[in-house]
Amino acid sequence: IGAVEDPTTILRALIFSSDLSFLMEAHDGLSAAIATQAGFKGLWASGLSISSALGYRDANEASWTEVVDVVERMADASGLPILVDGESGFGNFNNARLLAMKLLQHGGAGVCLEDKAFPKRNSFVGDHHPLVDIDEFSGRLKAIKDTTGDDLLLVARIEALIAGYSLDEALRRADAYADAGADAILIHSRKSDADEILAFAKEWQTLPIVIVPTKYYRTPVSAYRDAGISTVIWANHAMRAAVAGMRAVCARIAAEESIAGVEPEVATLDEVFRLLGYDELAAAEDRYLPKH
Ligand code: SPV
Ligand code: MG
Repeated sequence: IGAVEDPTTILRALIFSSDLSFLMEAHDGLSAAIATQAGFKGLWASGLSISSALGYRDANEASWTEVVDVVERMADASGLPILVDGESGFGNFNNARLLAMKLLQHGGAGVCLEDKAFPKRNSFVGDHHPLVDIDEFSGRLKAIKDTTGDDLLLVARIEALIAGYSLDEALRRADAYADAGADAILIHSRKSDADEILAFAKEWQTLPIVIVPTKYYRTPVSAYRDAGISTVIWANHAMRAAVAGMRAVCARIAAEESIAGVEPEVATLDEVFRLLGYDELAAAEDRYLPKH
């Protein structure tokens, strides 16, 4: 808890810095606090991870207001700038600009909008990823810029390579989205190597480039530094770690009918209290509660 220094300015500095920056996925206040403690300077509010944590599929099942609520908890618990997965904007230009305004009001530092139709589905699920046409999507970007201006960073995400289109189509979209006012471009790929991402970065240097190497995870980050890429998003690993950790602990407690065995495997309660600032509450109680 404490005053947060203009998160958008910090996120902008990260994305425009000459060195490679990293955004860590978080999906609730707890994961946001843990990423902060690990030393990350910015967070990715992943639609996939937030959906999963809420028990939804990553197919626009979570409402935009539910996402805004989660982002607000993440902002409070971390104090870090958050780039929010704005999906495809939850509708047309009007829904997109409303989302952007509400994210700005509730602690978001930036929004990332992808050029797909509503409802979208996760880029790694199935092969059918219809894109919206360039003009329609550019209108969504312009509407956000006209609404939130420089107060909210705007990242335009290109799904052309995910949808099976050529590098040329991705480049055409990048030019259009830059003209529409995007601050940065996220180029996504589902390939297991980074070739098409690196080819894009070689051809296109108009704005900072953000990538999500979930599927091409073997590529060392030095390749991205060499290619002049701005920012890497580690997009879902806190959520997947939680799944693996919770599954193992639940299975063991069920099998052993005891919590004794897992005690050394789980975080101590003191760790949880430290993470979420219980010391600040104790100090405030000392200051504000009447003394008897
Ligand atoms: C997310 O984290 O929700 C993303 C990235 O949009 S991906 O899952 O790779 O599409
Ligand atoms: Mg997403």
